Amino acid sequence: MFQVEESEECTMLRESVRKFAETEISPLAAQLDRDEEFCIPLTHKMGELGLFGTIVGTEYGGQGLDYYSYIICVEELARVDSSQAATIAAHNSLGAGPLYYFGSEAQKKKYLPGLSTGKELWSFGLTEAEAGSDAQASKTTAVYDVATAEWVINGSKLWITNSACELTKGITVQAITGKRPDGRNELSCFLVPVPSPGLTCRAMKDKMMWRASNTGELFFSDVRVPADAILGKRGDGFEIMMQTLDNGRLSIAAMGLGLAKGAFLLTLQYAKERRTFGKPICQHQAVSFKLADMAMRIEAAQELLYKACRFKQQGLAFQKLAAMAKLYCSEVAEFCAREGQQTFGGYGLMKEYPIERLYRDAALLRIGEGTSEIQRLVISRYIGC
Ligand code: COS
Repeated sequence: MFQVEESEECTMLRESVRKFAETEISPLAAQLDRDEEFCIPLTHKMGELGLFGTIVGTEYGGQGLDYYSYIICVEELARVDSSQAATIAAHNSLGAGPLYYFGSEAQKKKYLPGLSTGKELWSFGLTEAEAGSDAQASKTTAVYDVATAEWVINGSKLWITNSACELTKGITVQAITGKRPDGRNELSCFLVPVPSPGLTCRAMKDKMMWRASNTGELFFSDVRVPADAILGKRGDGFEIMMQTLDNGRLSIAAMGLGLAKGAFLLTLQYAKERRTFGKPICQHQAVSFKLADMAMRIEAAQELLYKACRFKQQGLAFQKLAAMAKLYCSEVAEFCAREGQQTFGGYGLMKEYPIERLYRDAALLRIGEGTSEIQRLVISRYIGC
């Protein structure tokens, strides 16, 4: 089902992550979701499998995989459980990614080896209470203290994945560092270690979805970092954040594709076993047509996502395709989870059945890392509107 043309190495990687997800994650997923628990032993095991630092070069302790290989890891995890996939996607794309792509040699040597083990997490501090879709509207500031040669950060961040658990090692924080000649805020990125004096990281609870992933709310009160904690150049912050999100969209798309496949497979299996009116429900057109629509959309989503990955790998402009893949895979995931739940009927409303969790987890995909509306805005800019 959903065959792909890929190298033997990629198929082996896919199969090993699938086996891990089915044997190690699947038995725990419902309980972790119910308890809203971020599972450290499971995170360590994902580290042992090499799922952290996937795209980081081997010279910094990473796996040195290409983007497609990383994407299929996320997809295979999400087929079983979005929470664990989210930990991996956020860490690789948003945490280690910008450090690897924009960090100085010293920053990379300092942080990346630990971040490739599964024992340390790095997070991406962009969103604020009043700066979500409008990511330039950050209010967090960083003021340079000439006397101590330090930046002093004040402000807050919200909904930051991997930022408030025992494994959090640091956060890349976007802050205002001055005014640009055109009157807009100058934004810069800082590498802020956790713990730091003046920094409070609070886990956000009572989430509807991704309940076993860690989400944090951060408060900065005169947090001091040295001058060399700046990522890239002063004033490059927004561009770094935007380029990071271009990459991140591919991993959210992979989460959508994986979830859609997971929902489809659960539904197909159930529809073959469940009988009504004297036959398995998959033999009723009302159900078989749902499965046909799911399968068709999954094939289309897969092609779009893998094309975007190929473009990125070949150094071609992939940003429009990444936004399209993020948008489309999210919509396909939600469609498959909803049609799956509908097929399960009353059982689909019970936590005993994984389709219920997949239905809730799908909702994040059209909101996180740029809403579906933002993806449409990005796409419409690229197509010349
Ligand atoms: N790559 C590199 N640079 C980019 C870029 C990208 N993808 N997108 C924008 N930029 C640059 C622009 O070139 C521009 O540079 P100059 O100031 O030098 O001209 C600058 O960033 C501002 O661009 P623009 O004016 O287009 O920004 P907007 O404020 O209009 O915002 C959107 C653009 C809406 C696309 C952006 O705010 C966005 O992506 N919002 C969603 C944020 C998001 O996903 N949040 C969720 C995070 S959860 S981890």
